Amino acid sequence: MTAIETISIRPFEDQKPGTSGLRKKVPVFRQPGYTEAFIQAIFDSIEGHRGQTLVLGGDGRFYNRTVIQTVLRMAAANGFGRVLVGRGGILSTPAASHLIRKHAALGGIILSASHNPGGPNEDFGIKYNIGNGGPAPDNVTSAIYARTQTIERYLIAGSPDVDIDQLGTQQIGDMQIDVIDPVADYADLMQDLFDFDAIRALIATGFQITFDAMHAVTGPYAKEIFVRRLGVDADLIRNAEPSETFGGHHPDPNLVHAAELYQRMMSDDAPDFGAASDGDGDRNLIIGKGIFVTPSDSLAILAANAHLAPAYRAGIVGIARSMPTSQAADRVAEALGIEMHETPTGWKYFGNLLDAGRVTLCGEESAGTGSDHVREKDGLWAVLLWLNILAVRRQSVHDIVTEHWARFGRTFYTRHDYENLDAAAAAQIMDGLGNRLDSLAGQTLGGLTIQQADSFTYRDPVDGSVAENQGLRIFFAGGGRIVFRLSGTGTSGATLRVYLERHEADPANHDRDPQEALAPLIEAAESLTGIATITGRTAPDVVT
Ligand code: VG1
Ligand code: CO
Repeated sequence: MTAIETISIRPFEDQKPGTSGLRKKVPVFRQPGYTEAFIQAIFDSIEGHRGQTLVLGGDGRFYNRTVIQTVLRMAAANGFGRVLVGRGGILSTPAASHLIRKHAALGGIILSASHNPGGPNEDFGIKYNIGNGGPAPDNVTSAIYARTQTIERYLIAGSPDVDIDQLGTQQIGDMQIDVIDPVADYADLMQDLFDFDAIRALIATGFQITFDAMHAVTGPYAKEIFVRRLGVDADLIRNAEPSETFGGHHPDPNLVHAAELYQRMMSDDAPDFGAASDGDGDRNLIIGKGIFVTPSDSLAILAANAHLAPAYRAGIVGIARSMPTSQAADRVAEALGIEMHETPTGWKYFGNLLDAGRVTLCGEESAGTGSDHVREKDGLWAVLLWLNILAVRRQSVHDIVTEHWARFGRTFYTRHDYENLDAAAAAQIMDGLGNRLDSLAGQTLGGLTIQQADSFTYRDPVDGSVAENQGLRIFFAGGGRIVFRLSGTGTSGATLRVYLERHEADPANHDRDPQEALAPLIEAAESLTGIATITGRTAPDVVT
C-alpha cells in the first residue's frame, strides 16, 4: 500500500494565472508547498477526476524533472487513474494538446514558461489544459485562482521517484503511469496533415532549409520530422539538444533572440527557408532568403494558401486572430468569404471557436499560428504548412510574400515592448490613456486623425462569456491602428506592449522599412501616452 499524506499549508497570495498559466521565478516555485498548493488547487477545482487520465510533460527547463515527480505523486494521491508522461518529462505544448485529445484525457499539465529564459534563477511555469486539449478558459483559471486563496492542505503519495527515462508502464498505488515517446504521435499527426512526399521532393531539388530549435523542446521533434522523415541534412538543424537553461539564451523566436538565424538568412548564401521555435514549441519564426515574414503576414499567407496542403484541401471555414494581430488576415477572410473573429490575446480564447467548427486557422502576432488539428498554437505545424505550400508553388518565400502584398496590400506592422517597467509607471500610462479614451475621437496628432478609441471587450460568440479590459485601441482615419496592453506572462515588473499597424495598398511603397513606414504612428503613440517622459525610456527594449 502506498501511503497518502495530507500536508497542511497556508495559501500563497500570488497564484493568479496569467495569459498562459502561472509563471514565476524558480525560487518562488521552490518555496515549501508553493508548487504543491497550485497543483492541488488545479485538482480541487476540476470535477470528476477520480479514475481519469492526465497528460503530463514540459519543455525540459530547469526544475521540470522535480515538478514532474511532484505532480505524479499528487495525481496518485488525488485519485487519478492514469498519467501519460513524456519520456524525460518532455512534451512540447502542441504534442501535449494532441495527446490529451487522442487519449480522451480529462486534461493535462504542461510545465513551461515558454519563451522566457530557464535556470535556477530564471522562469518556470505551470499550465492546465482541459479535455479539448486547449488552455483552460477564464472560468477554469478563475476557479483555480479562487481555490489557491483558501487552500489549506495538499495530498501526496509517499512513493519513491518514478523512472521517467524508460518507456513503459509503472504504478504508484492504484494509478498507472505510462512513460511514452514524446515525439512519435505528434510526428505521425504532422505526416497525416501534410504532403511529406512533396516536401521531400522539394528538398531533393536542393531547396535548403534551416531550423533553430533554440536548445528548447523542439530539437527531438525537428530531428525526427525534418531529418528522419523529410531528408533534411542534420547539420541544418541548429541548437537541437535541449538544455535546462536553453544554452543561457531566451528561447524566443524573434529577430532579437534568433539574431544569428536572421543574419544567416539575410546573407548572400542564405538557405531558402529558415525557421525557429520557442521553449515549449508552440511559436514559430519564418524567414525566407532575404525576407522576414511577420507572424501577422504569415497567418494571412497561410490562410490564403492552406488549401494546397492535404489537411485543408476542402478549404478553411474561418480565421481567428488575437486583437493586436494585424488585420492582414481579415482581407483574406473577406476574399474567401469566410468568418473572421477577433479575440483577446492568449490561445485559450480560440478554443470555443475551434470546437464549434467556426474557424480552421488561428494566429497571434506573437509568433503563434495553429489550426483545428490541436487546441494550442503549433510551431512545427506552421513550418510544415509553409514547406507544403512552397513544395506546391515552387516559388521563393520572397515571391510568395510580395505576390500576397500585391494582391491584398501590405499591412506594415511592428510591436514595441517596454520590459521590466515599474508597475506603477505602467499603470500610470495605461490609466492615463484609458481615462481619456472617450475624448480622443476627432483629435489630430501630427497629421493623423483619431477616428475612434476604446478598451477591447470580447464577447465569445459560442458561450457568451465576456472578457473585458483586453487592451486600449486607437483607430486612425485611413486605417492605422495602435493598441496598448500590458503583458500577462512576465515575471518581473510590468511589460508594456505597443502594437502599431497601417495598411498600404500601393505596391510601389511595399519595400519600405516598417519602422519608417510606421514612424508617424510611433510618434502618435508617444504623444498619446508619454512613455518616454513617464518611464525615462527613450526606446523600446524589444522591437518585433
Ligand atoms: C504573450 C503573447 C501572447 C501569447 C502568450 C503565450 O502574452 O503576447 O500572444 O499567447 O505570450 O505564449 P503576453 O500577455 O505576455 O502579451 V507562449 O508561447 O508563452 O505559451
Ligand atoms: Co510558447
